[in-house]
Amino acid sequence: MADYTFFTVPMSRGQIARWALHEAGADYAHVLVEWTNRPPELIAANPMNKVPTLIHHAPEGDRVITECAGICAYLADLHPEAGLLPHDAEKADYYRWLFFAAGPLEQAVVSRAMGWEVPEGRQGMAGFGSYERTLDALEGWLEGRDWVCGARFTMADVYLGSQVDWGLNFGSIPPRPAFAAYIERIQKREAYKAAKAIDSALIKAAKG
Ligand SMILES: N[C@@H](CCC(=O)N[C@@H](CS)C(=O)NCC(=O)O)C(=O)O
Repeated sequence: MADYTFFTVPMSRGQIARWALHEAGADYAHVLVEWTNRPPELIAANPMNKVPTLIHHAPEGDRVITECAGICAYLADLHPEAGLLPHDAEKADYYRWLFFAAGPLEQAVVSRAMGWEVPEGRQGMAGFGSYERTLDALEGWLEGRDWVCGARFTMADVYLGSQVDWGLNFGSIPPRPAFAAYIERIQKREAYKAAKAIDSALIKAAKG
C-alpha cells in the first residue's frame, strides 16, 4: 500500500495537493472521485465531503489531513528531506503568506468570482478588506522577489503559486507583471509539470 491515499477530482483544488505530493516526493495512490458519487471512505474521512482529502497511512495508524494549505504544510513537515520547509529566518514570510493565501486571497478571489461585493463601509470587518487591497499587498510582496521567502522555493510557493496560477488562468486575478513573472517561475518546477501532466491527461481522457 502507498503511504498516502489521495482523494481527488482532476479539475479541482486537488491539483494543488498533487503538486505538493510531487514536490515532497511522497509515495501516494490517487482515488478519483465523481462529484455525484463519493466513496464512503472519503465521506468517513472528511465530513465536508470535499477534495482534496489525504489519508496518511502512518506506522502508528491512519491520519486524515484536509485543506490544501494544511496538506501542503503537512507534507513539507513530513518530508524534510525535500527541502521545502523554511529556515528560521524565513519562517515569518512562510507562515504569513501561506495563511494569507488560504484566508484573504482565497476569500477575495472567490468573492469576486461569485459577484459578492463588500458593502460600503464594511471593509474593516472583511478579513481581506477588499479585492484591490489584497492584490496590491500580494503584488507588493512579489515585486523584486523570486519566491515567497526570497531566493529559496518553499512549500508556501506551492500553495500561493497555485492560487495565483489558477487565478491568472481563469481571469479571477489580473496578469500584473509581478504575478505573471512569478507564475513563469512556478511553471518551470519539475514537480509542477509532472503533477499537471497527470491531471491534464485525466481531464482529457474524461472528455473523450
Ligand atoms: N478549503 C478547501 C476547499 C476544498 C474545495 O472546495 N474543494 C472543492 C473542489 S475545488 C470540492 O470538493 N467541492 C465539492 C463540494 O463542495 O461538494 C481546501 O482548501 O482544500
